[in-house]
Amino acid sequence: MSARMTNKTDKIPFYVMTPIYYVNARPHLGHTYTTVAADTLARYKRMRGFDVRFLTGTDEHGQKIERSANKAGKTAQAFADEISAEFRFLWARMGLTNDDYIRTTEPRHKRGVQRLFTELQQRGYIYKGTYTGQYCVSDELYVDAPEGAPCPDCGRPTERVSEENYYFKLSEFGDKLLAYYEAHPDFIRPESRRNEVMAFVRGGLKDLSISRTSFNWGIPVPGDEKHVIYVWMDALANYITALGYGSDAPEDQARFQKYWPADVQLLGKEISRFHCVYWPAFLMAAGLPLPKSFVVHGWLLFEQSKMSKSRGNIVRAETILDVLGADALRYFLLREIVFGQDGSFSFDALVQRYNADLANGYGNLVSRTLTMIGKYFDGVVPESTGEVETVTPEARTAIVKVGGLFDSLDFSRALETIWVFIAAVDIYITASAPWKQGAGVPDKVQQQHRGQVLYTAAESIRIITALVYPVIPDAAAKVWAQLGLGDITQADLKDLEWGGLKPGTKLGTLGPIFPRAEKEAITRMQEKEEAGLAESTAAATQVPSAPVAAAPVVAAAPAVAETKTITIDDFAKVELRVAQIKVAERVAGADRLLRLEVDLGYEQRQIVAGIAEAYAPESLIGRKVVIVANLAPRKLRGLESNGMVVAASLGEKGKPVLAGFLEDIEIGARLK
Ligand code: ME8
Repeated sequence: MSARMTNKTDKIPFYVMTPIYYVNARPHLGHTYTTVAADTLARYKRMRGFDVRFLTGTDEHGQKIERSANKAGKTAQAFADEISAEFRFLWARMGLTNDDYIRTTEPRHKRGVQRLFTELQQRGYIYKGTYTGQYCVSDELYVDAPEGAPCPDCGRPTERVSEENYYFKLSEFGDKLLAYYEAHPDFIRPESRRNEVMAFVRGGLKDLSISRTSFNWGIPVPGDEKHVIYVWMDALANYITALGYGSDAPEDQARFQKYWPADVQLLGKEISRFHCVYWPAFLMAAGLPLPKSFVVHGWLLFEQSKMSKSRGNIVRAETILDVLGADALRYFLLREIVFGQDGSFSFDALVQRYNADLANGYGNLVSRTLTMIGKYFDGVVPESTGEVETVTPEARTAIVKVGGLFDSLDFSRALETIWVFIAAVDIYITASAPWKQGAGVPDKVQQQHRGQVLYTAAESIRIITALVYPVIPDAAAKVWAQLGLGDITQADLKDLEWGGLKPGTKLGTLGPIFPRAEKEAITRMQEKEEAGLAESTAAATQVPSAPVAAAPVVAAAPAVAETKTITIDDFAKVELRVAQIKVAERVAGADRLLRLEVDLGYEQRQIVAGIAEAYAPESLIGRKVVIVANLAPRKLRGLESNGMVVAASLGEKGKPVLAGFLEDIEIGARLK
């Protein structure tokens, strides 16, 4: 048993997950939306003392992925490896706190899916038959429609298939499902989705084909390997295989027992039928408990329609991370869109919210309060002479209300409530004008007044910061440290109460939290997005573009001898890291340049390096090199280069020789 499990035995388990995303294309904001919501809930539950397990991952089998891989000229596995890594890198870059990341091509998953299939077979829920009808490859869905008809779900053309298949007796579960929905009104939320699902089931359920024979990119049916298991059965099982279902190892069984049934399964509305009908039916048939709830959210719209790769109207999280940071994106997604309903994304709205709520709202409250404590109290939290009736009750209300709203995943109202409190504190500070010296008021009385105002403001900030921590964790961590409270990840935020901030606390180092965004931020994001889109349209499987490393760093000895010395702090500014070359190719029209894609472990990036005359591109694949990772991006021959490869420079011509290590070294390692 792991240390984590031993330490947490007294805590209540809480299991939350996102859908696992298809690897037919790189992640976009729609995927980020669900994953950020799950991360926020996971953080909130951890803060409340739960033993949280948060799962996400990628759905890698099926005809759709096989075709995308063929189109890209890659094997399905290589293709899935690349795109899955993109999702994983993005979540790591955003600091998401998933405890596990499942890929359906992993052996642990295959084992579990085959166990589930066998279980259903042994229990008499599977039989062999022939399916002749239409199939929608895009939705991986058997469609009840005449030949030539489009898919009733997505409108794309369907294909005629006639195959010997294994069938699951879904028709036996209609009444059982309806009885279950009736008895558990919170099983599917919101109610509108519950009603849709119930109407679908009332319309009658037909047996479901659960294997395919016309291609083989999938998990074979145990004992009949020419069949692969239907991709949705394969994918849905991830929620249990990730816990260890199908394994006989005691630690896997213990994990499964501990976290299953899941507490919250998050998903977008287009896949509610698979999750709320097929998945519970499979579980019922296998004799397993059903998840406690499905929370179905709406769509993120961009330019009036659902953001999706096939429509080509996507925005990438990376664009926003580069310009405004992860917290701005998280805040926007959860504040602007009522969870459950559709909502629109636009760069204008993003920047407007950022400036109004984060820069001018929360950020400004923190900076004005802490600056005044610096000025009037030498950076030490003052004593208060008592509670303030326009602020303290507001704080207590916010603590109670916000908790309930997070629990019901009503993120937008939770944030709205916190911002009402921020506004009340702002009004209080302005009305109390601690910066004014009242005529004839003795200094001591004046200081007492200031003390009360600034204590009240600082304590409010402490509470606000603890409340917003699940949504904007990076900013909250900074503010917590500025308040002199240390590392927020170590703080106990379970029972917030007014008065927790101790007078006499020395503030930490102050600094900006959310600098105001200029209008130009919008153009920058739009330009980045256009550049990114052009690239991904050309090759959906390319890793994200990153800057280029320019010509190699020259380590010529005489030059070093003549250089003035630098301090260790100067050197520390240079972020040297080990990276592995994944892609290397010549740059058309530039004899010296190679375009590289390198893996840093936590991200992939593009570097343009002047080493083409010394190294054949194919000789570099897999090689570990040292790069300057924090060099400002620059363009070389129209390609963005994000970093620089370090090399010695030999002879008059400066022939580059790449720096490397004799030992095998982990990628991402920093040189210092
Ligand atoms: O359906 N708005 O994968 P997928 C909101 N592999 N959410 C969005 C969105 C948008 N515009 N676009 C995507 C699959 N999402 C299957 C799931 S689970 C066993 C298998 C989010 O890559 C949302 O959560 O098409 C949606 O349900 C999911 O991504 C679909 O991702």
